[in-house]
Amino acid sequence: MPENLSRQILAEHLVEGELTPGEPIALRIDQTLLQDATGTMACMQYEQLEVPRVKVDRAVQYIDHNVIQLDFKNPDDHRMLQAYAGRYGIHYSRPGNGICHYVHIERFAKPGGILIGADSHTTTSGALGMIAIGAGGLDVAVAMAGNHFEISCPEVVEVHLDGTLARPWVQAKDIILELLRQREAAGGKGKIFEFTGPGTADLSIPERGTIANMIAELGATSAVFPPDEETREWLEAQEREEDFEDIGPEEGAEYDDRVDIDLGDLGPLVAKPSNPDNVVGVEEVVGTEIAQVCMGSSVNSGYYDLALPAAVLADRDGQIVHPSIQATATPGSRQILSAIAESGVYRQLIEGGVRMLEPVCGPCVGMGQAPPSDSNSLRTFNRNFPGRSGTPEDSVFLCSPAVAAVSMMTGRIEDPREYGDAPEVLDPPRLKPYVDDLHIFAPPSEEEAERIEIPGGPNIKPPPEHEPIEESVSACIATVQPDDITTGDLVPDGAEVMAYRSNIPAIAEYVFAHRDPEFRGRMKEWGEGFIVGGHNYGQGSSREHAAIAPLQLGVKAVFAKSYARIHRRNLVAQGIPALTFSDESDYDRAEVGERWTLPNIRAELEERFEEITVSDEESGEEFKVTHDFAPQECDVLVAGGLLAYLKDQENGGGNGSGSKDAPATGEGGTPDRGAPKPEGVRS
Ligand code: MIC
Repeated sequence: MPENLSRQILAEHLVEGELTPGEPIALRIDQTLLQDATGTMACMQYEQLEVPRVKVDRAVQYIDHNVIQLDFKNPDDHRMLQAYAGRYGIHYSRPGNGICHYVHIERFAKPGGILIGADSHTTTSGALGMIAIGAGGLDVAVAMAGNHFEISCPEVVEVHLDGTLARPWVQAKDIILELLRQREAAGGKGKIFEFTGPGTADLSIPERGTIANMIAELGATSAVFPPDEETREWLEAQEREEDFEDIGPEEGAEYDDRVDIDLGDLGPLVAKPSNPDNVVGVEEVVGTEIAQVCMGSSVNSGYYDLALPAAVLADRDGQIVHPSIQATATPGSRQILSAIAESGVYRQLIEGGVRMLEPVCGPCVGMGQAPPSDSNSLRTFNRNFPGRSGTPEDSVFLCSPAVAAVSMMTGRIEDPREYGDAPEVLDPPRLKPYVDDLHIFAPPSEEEAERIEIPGGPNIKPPPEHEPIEESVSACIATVQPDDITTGDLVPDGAEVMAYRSNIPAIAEYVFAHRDPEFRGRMKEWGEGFIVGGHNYGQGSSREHAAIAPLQLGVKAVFAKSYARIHRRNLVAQGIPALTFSDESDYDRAEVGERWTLPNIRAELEERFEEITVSDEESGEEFKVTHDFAPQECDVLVAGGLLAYLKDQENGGGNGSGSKDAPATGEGGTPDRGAPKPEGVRS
């Protein structure tokens, strides 16, 4: 059977299992990516694996999220991460060098490879024809140590793009918003989207990056753009043409599903508050008053994404960003920043009144630039989950740079097609960007690396210890949540909370802070509890803190109607059973304070039962929940999490079953770096 490209790449990296959609497979990993907000926990867990040097071709640690540096917490994290990077053979991209996803497509992504990254938008690198997958920090750490990555084999959906975009007013952002409109937030779960057709060939690499990045909003595993001439030219411009691979889908390749989009039929689209799939045509929201326009994050921070708004400002003879609006622009990387500085785009933006931000994730994750109360914010970002901007009752609309450009002039959402003739956009200063890796520090030799001490800080605490699962687990329901709970609901975004990414006891104080402020009180009083959720539980980011912080509070299991892929896996990796209602109506039984018991959970997992028995202590009734754990995941849960499982294996666990005697992961593992120096410094 002629194969599509995604399956060829999977086959090339397959080390266990069969490529049958839904079946567990294990993949060899070529590259890994960490950013600072997920990297500290990942590195501390990596340390517990006791592998002296990473075993992937390329591991990169970026600093681009927690960069507000309000106090010592962020810089202590950066200092620790730089030391970890040197110590374990990881490349370190210093703060200011750019947003991980942009820098990765510039400098490292390779056609035909597999990348996993502790950030859901790792998918961006699919723009260069690789399979790039977002994962929790622990899974990335485990892959860095040379272990295979376990995943359920995805289906491959062909997205056939025909026609051309009516540029500059209709843009690549509208393609991904159209996919979100058609398929909705969980519509990509368990799927890789492979892009084909003449409309695909017409897209630049940053345009492909925008689409591949936001495929994460569909809950998808990955997006793959088969490499072509555009890819070759991009790699040449990045002075790494040798990374090009002439691969692609075989003639007549088969796919599990197909979507057809005629780009000529597309108009500008907008995602209304507060989910990226809440998509409408711009005409439906034209006239909506806005107080803010933010341009560029890990999507739409490319040269032309910023040059168009700059040109609109320059075109309007003396007109500036509307007085009722605050506008910001973020270039994706240092390369882009130097290009816009040299071409004059930067000048056009600042003269027009746009506030220029450094190349970091910034307002997209609530790091500054929160919108005013009771106002609308228009952003060219990838997510608009409730409260993510930093303003509790926020109202964030997502759009393309074209919509942002024309709207910032009037203070209302505008249809760019009404603008008239397209303004003249300044060309980049040269055919090739400045290429240097001066700010990506290569790790030192192994000998030197061994001498590197890992500095700590008062806010840096080791990950919590894990216990093997009990024969029977019983707890009260501590919260009942609706559909589409995001990881931001579990562990909020923003400078205040994200500063505690290296301190689980502290970040645990914020779990469900906005959704259910009483949750933490109940957990503290009871010592343990269950969470009940609806569909697509844990959508959004890859942050494993959304699993580790509940674990810290004593959460013993989660029951939901369905899960987002990464969060489900993070729960399992941290030893929390992510159980699914066999009969969705059992969700309605759940009431805070009621006790449920899983009388045989350990045996049911060990014996791979498809259903787990739950006893509702109030009514005395029993009902069943189910799960989709791979056999190894059952053992991981029995052992009390992936680290405990791996240690158990090392100690001769042999048959893959966890044992009650399995050592807790914390034992002899990551030291508490909270102690003041010099004790906090350890070699
Ligand atoms: C996001 O866009 O939500 C983040 C912040 O990049 C997260 C990672 C994190 O929470 O640190 C993601 O996408 O995984």
